[in-house]
Amino acid sequence: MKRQLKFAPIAALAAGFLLLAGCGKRANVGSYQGESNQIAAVIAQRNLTPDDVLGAVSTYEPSGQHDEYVMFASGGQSGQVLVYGIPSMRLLDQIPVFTPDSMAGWGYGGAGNAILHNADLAAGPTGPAMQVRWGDTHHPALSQTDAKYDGKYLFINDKANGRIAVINLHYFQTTQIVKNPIFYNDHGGTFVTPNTRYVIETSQYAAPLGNGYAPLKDYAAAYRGEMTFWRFDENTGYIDPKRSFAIELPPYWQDLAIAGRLASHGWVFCNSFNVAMYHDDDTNGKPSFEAGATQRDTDYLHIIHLAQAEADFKAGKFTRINGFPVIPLKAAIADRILYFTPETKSPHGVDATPDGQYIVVNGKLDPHVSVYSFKKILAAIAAGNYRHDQYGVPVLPMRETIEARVEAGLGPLHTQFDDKGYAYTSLFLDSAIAKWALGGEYEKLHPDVPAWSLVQKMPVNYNPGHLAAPASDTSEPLGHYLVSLNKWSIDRFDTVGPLYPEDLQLVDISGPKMRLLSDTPLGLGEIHYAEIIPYKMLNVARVYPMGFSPRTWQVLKNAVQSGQEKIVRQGNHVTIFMTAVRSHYTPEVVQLNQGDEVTWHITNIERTPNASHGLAISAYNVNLTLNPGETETVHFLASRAGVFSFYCTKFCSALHLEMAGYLVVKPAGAAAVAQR
Ligand code: CUK
Ligand code: CUA
Repeated sequence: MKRQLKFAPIAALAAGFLLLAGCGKRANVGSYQGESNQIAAVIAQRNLTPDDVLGAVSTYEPSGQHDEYVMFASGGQSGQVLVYGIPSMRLLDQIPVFTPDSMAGWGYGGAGNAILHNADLAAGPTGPAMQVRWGDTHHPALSQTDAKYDGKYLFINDKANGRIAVINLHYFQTTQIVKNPIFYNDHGGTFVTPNTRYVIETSQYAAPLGNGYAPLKDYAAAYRGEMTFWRFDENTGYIDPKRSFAIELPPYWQDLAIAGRLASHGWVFCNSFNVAMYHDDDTNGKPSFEAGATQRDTDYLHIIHLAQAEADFKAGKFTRINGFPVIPLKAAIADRILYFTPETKSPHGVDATPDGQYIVVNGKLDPHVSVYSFKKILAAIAAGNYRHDQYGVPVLPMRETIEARVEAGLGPLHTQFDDKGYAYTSLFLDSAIAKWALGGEYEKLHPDVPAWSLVQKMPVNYNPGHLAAPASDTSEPLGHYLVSLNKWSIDRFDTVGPLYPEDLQLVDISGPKMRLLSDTPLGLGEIHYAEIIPYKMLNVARVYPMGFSPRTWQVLKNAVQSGQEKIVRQGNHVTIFMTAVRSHYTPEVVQLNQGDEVTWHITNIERTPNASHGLAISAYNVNLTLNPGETETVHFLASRAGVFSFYCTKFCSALHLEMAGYLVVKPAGAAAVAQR
């Protein structure tokens, strides 16, 4: 075991620490003379190895010191986005997206309700409307300008319910959720094109397009996959569904996708599995999907010419399904929008090198990562030496499209890139990360290391899914750190019941060898993918402009201001105009009659950063969080009579407990409340 340390290394460590400390801006050698023995004692007492100490001092952020990077991570089944500081791996924020969140007051009466409602299932010919109040977030994508992060927006998909959300990174707030009109689930999303013109969302489990019914026996004829291109409008900050469209795909189960950049700008790549189109109605004892879907030797890498698809869409070459434009499969083939090339069966992630020249397919069941050359793909298309799949899609021969196969290890899932010409692939089955050298132009960056060769394998704990490295999904990756998003934690932390946390392991990739720095448990949800950006590339607001509404995303001219508070009754409709400021509401007493229709406006009129207030109303399921400048509006029916408190849920000042009021609802039949 590694936990054996003799005295000599401790002393050396402490001495080294002392020397190191001498270089720091916060201290000099002299200031550590007294502490070096103490440091050595702590190291000995806690049984730390030199690697442990190095990891600790590399990641520790002294009180008040900020992290260099932030990581936006999917929150998996939580339906949210998690924000971490790197290298400290401190959890900084949970941005509510698909799931109500009580700290942010999201989904309990305010703006979140309207945004969540917009993405519910609408009533239609196949069934009634359905509220959906959770999500399974997988792939966050930061907005890009010229294939580089611009720090403005973040997108995230909901695999379970086929939805896409837009988060504005000036306020770290979800502004929009769109429901895919033709599909119930997704997985290959979100990925953005190099100027965030489109946000890509791809279906996963084939089904009839348009959410209709077809029996499983009609699978090949009636079931389909699709890729949706949501048009993002940079001027408004919203997805414009009217300028969005989809492409019909064969009923293979499409998996991860990636937009080309630079060399492959205008193209999109997508993996698939179950090209066997295995399906069974469970009546004849056929094998499970896990056996049936993997019976072919190869699946197909989808190669999609987005630029041509967009031209077809603009030329009106589409049909409408549920009103949404869809380029039919036949048209996609005829207009040379869609090609396939074989990939070893059941791959998982597909990633593009920073220059867009190589498409890396991670084998999952194959110990190799397969590297396709975009140049070769174009040549194969031009050569026309292809056969067709059963739907007529051209299949480019693999020998013409592949550049290299790198034996990485067991269970390659996802690949990230650094700034030195190396790639990092997670090995789910090996519980390891493989570092390997890129070829082509990248060889210049590491002349002594052969192209397409394995450089190092480092164990992680355990079963990594995605990896995340700063700006890996752009033309200018930054290297420095890699986070391994591990699915299993087994023995890494104190057991906290049968549901185990994930383990996020931070790895230093700045040197020739990967070095493990820290472990961080996550018990809020399962992170799938994450993207990391230098904090200085963000432009984050500290307060809202006065009267800002997160519902309309505008400053409301009629937001309640100080001195204009009132309660107005018109018949049985009561409108409350309220302000909140340390440490009181105005007005503090609201008197209603049972059965009144209530519209409750409230503005936090603070200008001081951090001076947030809450508004919780007992028994009425209202819970708002009002940040400085924010205005919200809640509607409800005063259906329950009684005396209810409302109070501020944020300990905002010494007199926070006094920041409260009464909502008095007189029972129907009693004398009505006089107009105020
Ligand atoms: S997926 Cu989860 S580990 Cu949704 Cu990108 Cu691979
Ligand atoms: Cu406002 Cu407590």
